[in-house]
Amino acid sequence: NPRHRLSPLTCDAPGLRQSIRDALVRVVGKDPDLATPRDWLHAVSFAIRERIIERRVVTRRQFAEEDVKRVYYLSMEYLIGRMLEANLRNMGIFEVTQQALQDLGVDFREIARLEEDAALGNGGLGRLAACILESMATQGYPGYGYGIRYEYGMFQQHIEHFRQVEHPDNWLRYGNPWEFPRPEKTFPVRFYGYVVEHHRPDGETSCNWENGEEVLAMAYDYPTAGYERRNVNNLRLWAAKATRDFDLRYFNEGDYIRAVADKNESETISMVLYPNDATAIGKELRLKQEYFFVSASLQDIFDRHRQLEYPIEELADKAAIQLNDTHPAIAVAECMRLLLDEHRIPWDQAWTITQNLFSYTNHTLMPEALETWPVALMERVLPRHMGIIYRINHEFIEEVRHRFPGEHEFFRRLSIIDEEHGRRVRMAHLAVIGSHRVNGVAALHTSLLKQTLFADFSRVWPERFVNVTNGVTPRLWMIQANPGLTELIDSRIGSDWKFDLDRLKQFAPYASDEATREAFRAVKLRNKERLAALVHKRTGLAIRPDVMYDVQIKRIHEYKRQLLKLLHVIELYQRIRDGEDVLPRVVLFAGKAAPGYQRAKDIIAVINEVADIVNHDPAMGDRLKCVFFPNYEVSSATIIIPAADLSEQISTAGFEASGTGNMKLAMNGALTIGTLDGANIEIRDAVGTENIFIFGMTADRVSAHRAQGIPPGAHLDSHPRLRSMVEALRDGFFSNGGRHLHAEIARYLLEEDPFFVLADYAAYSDACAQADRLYQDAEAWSEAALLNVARMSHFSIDRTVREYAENIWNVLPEPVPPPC
Ligand code: 26Y
Repeated sequence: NPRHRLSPLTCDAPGLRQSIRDALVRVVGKDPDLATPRDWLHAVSFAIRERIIERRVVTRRQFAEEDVKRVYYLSMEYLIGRMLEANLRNMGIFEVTQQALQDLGVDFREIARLEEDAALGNGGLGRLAACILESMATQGYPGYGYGIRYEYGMFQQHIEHFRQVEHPDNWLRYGNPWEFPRPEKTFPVRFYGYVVEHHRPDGETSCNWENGEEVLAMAYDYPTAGYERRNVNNLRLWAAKATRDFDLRYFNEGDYIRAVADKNESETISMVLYPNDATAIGKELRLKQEYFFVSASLQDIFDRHRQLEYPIEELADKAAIQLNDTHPAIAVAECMRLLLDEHRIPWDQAWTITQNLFSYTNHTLMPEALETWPVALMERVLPRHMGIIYRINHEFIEEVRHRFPGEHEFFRRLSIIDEEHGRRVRMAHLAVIGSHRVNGVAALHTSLLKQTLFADFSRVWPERFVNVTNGVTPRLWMIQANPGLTELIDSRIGSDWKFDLDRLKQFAPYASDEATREAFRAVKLRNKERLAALVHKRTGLAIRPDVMYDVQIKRIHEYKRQLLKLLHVIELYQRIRDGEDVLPRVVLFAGKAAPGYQRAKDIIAVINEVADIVNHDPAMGDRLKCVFFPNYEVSSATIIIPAADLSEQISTAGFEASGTGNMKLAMNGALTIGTLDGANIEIRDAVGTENIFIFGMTADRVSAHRAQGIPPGAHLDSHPRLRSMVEALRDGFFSNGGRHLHAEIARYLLEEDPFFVLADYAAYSDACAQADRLYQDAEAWSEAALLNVARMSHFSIDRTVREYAENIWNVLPEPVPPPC
């Protein structure tokens, strides 16, 4: 329609300059003479978003015309980070925008760092969701993300008196230029109330869920640009709003003030991200958050299906829904509710559609992270869903009763309802039963899933369980984070590898080229200088750029074993004090502890107190620095990772589902020191055993060791150095006000040590020594590092997404032609 033709937006420097200036005045509303750096940040963001949304319109239109099958990714978490630079790069206008800003007298770096990270996630699972969205756009898959627009994201971590202190993350304080509010896309979501049954003439019962409370879910859209101006997909985040008639009751009673004040209560649903990543907390508000975004998303998906005039019976032919862990698993029951109660589809047909529609990704084996909800709570908050879950369970148990007669113990274990812990709904069971595919996130993890958590289910449906090893986006984690390395690779093999990471293999021969190795070391050094400057700014600590950078960056958790690395710091400290000659290094820790996870918070405090002693002891003579980098987030990861030499991936084998930081570090030329856990195993297979330091008990050995019941303290008998290290800790040598805390950590290691830090210490220390030896041979180290870079192509998220598309979703890419 010619009346709807857009005025053309140019992507050259003069056109961008004009757009930015226009946006500053017309959108931000500022006189350029008075504009602050943040005003410029908003102006440039508005100028860029115009160009992105234009591509979004084209992409959406093409999907509608081509009758594509769509993928819906349901995730409680998206750990996106800053959007400006990522959007500029993916839109292919990074350099030219910098130029335009320079022409306006604005420094890109200065304004870019003012942007808040979008930290709508805890860690690996949330970051994976963000990488998957970016890859779906880059590869042209019709992918839609759905989640929650938390008012407050992951808390900001401050370190005060060595301890973690949480501060609220008010990331929307200055407004957010990247979001498009869609007040017209608003769906009601019901809680509580009761179910009224109707017996229909056709023998089916249909139900009405009546009364209760309604909250509105309002959409906010975040367009996600594929690399090099390819497709633009949409991330739709829901915010809770009070219903328009929230006030009716009180209004009628004449209590106007109370009516308006109560509005806040329903809006708390999308207020804050739960900062736990390993312990299910079982709070009613969390269940409401889960159902809130699931219900809104499914209503939206059903609506789109109807608007495209597809028959409801064909839902699973036109859509695939991926559950990112069990957090959205209530979607299985909600989908059944919509099909049964709204569309009057018979149970069996509704169930077939639902199973074909859903698939579920598991991210953990740890029992405390598995979500189960008390039946009584579910019954009260979601009475209709509880009824549907009972029926799903009944039909399922009937089926297995038929196939495995008499195995009562087996049925009890398979049931969605756990009858032993006060009757609870096992969300993982609901997700498995309601999906046609269930995947783990690394080969070892999937095989352990089949042997342990889902052993019974895999007897029932062996073909349902598949592996899809995680990946990361090279656009953010190589090209953006490490421009120096990118330039070096481009100069050797051209730039095709950016879309097809397999082409990075062509870089491998350059590992034996002296000039390339030297150039690589120069890049590393610059990256270390960049990190050292940031460390100085954040902590006041000065670190040398010319030593080994040894990093452990991830959530703080017992199973990830930050204490293992800390013991090694203590060992190096004692060795230097004993007059030994040790390789100079900087050990850097970063990561947040869940606010209610006392042990993890104690670990942070002990790291900081040890660091304080180490860093101020003149006997160290600059040979050892220990840094706790505060408030680890996506934007700091992009600075830390490219500077790392050694990547600590030292979880107790069998506990880390995959890891993705391990991939980011290796593709930036850090060598991994790690256990045979998660994706480390596949990384070893890819980079070669000689280019990685593997140590410690395997998952099998860990189980056997646990069965032996050796007291952890016994490991000190054969290791006098380890004894003196743990005793120094116990006796408060490193304590600075936290003496009892150090004693407690020592006691914990000696008496409990549930993750076998002491059992693995000797092997770990040997592996560290091996790494030190190789590092002293700069040429050999650089060769190994370059081989890591060249051989990590398997861990591109593009490969991961293709596996989901081909083996699980059955969807095809629909690339939109590039703009002329
Ligand atoms: C139920 C609630 C407490 C909960 C919330 C968040 C439970 C778990 C999580 C997050 C888990 C998570 O981030 N898992 C990580 O997923 C990554 C992506 O698959 C893996 O690489 C990583 O090993 C795993 O710990």
